[in-house]
Amino acid sequence: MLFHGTYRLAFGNALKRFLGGRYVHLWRTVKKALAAWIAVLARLALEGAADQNVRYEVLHNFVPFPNGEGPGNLIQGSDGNLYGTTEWGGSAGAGVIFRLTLPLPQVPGDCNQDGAADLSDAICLFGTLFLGDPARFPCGDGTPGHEANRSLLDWQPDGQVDISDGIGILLFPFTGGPRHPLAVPGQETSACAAITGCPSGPRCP
Ligand SMILES: [Ca+2]
Repeated sequence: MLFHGTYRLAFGNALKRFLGGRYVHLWRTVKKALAAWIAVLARLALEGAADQNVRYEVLHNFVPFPNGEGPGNLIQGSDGNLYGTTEWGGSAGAGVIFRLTLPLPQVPGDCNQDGAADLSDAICLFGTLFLGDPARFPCGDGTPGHEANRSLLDWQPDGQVDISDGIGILLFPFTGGPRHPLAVPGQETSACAAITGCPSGPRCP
């Protein structure tokens, strides 16, 4: 037993001498690797959490005629929507250029596009409806009947943009009247909501 114990002690000392600085270097390397893996796992966890907020939606199914087949690369236009081309289809069979309209964030009710819903939006709404100034509403084709403008400005949701919506915008801050149907509770005049057919609002990401 004494011999065995002496052997173990000698072996241990020899191993320590052999490892020496290598042990310190090895431990630092292991620590760096562990830190790198922890960072990777943390990033993956964060990305996973972010992905839970991403909503995937089929915007369009292409068929040969009339809207094309074999859609190619997409690019995002300055209006925030996606544009691309198809290889086949269209009136001449040579493909088409298409646009996919994305739901982009806007402050509900923000007629004058200053990033907030307030008195000035009521003035904008009345001006566009009755004076032609501004000449158009901010979304879609600019008309009050366009679905995107109805989503943005139909404060009192009766399916059309009219004088009642301007009154609704006017009264909301003072009387606590009905909020915009897409408004975020507690942040009705400043928070963004996704609205299809509108450009991205000036203060929305
Ligand atoms: Ca505004």
